[in-house]
Amino acid sequence: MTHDFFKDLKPIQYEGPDSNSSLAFRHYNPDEIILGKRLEEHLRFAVAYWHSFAWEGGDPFGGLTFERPWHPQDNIKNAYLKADVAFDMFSILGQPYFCFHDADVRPDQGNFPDNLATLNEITDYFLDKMKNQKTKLLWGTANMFSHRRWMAGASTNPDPDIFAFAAATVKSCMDVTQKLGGENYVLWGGREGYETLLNTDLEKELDQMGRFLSMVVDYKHKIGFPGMILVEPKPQEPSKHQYDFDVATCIGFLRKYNLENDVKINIEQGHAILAGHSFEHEIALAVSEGMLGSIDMNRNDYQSGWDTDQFPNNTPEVALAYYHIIKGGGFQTGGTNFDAKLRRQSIDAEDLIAAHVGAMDVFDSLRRRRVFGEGERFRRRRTRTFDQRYHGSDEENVRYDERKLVRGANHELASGVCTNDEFSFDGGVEESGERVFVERV
Ligand SMILES: [Mn+2]
Repeated sequence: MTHDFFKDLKPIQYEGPDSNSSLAFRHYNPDEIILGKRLEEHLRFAVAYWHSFAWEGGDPFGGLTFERPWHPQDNIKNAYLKADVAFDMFSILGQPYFCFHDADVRPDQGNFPDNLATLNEITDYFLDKMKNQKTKLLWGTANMFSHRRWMAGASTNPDPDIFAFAAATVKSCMDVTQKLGGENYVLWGGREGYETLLNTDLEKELDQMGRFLSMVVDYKHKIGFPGMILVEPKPQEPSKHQYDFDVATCIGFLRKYNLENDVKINIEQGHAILAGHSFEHEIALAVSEGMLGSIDMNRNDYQSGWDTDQFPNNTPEVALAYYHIIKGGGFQTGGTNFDAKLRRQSIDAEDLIAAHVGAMDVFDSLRRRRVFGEGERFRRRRTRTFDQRYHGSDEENVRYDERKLVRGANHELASGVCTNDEFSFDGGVEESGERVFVERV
């Protein structure tokens, strides 16, 4: 330990399901082999620097509650102290990854050159620490929503100077992500959206966003960044309407601007809930389109309607999320980031550890083979009839399938269930050996 913030807390150990300690793993054993792989390698847990160390406990009704020794966060000395405590926590938890924004790790000095200098300085300090412990960088990102300069967006801002500032900011964050060996770079469209269409040219702003993301991809190739570029959907908050609404919207956007081969998606459970989806819907859709990158495993309260960023504690939801991730081949460069914050009354240092330990323990769900075994059998059974009849892809199979389709259709007609119109794709009715009224064009 480099600081006494966590006092004499020892690294968290796996003690098994009978343990009564909130500072021990009861279910998460990183070395356990499940489906042929160590649990740690399946799950790839990451701690989020911002909620754990930069967030001060404020909400829309009140400010700081945590009173950490690295407050106020407006000078480089406290940024070093914060880094010491963060890496102490990483060694206590033993999780393999962390994630950060530029604004989490350096003080904000209000101008680009000074912010860049302190970002480079503090990430050099990270690099030294990472040589001595196993924690790696899952992804880096830029905070382009907190400072007042971003009030009207970053890449979609109507002021070209802000667009340029955003481009320089992302470049600097990609540079430090690469320096630290980051495995992904994430863009969450904080204020890329609008409050009212009466003052917003939606088409133009989407083109600006597409142009910006193309520049990000070009820069990735220019510097040879081996990681994946990810965008993160969210339907609203802070904007009334965010352009990256959900997974389907992001896929459409990426395809429109020819970015789908270079950019994948980071899916957050809380954002899925805000969009009116379940987490597993968003994951399954991304998997089916080959677009899953990584996940933020933090949930919302279903009654509040806010993005409450709570640690996961719902085993069935987590089990279903992982069912689709594993079925899709598991994470490649992605992982499980806890973009989750304590409740603002949880002011003890130990609470930070206990919250992460509890969240990691929810992944007991991976052990639930019923989800992987019976779930898959149910799914296959439901589509079996269709798969058996209409499996054909060559011309012969298609013709064979059509005859079956026609027989089926005639049967329905005979029973009076369907009308000719409903089955007549091209309006043609033909009498031959068999009645055929579906013709291939
Ligand atoms: Mn969130």
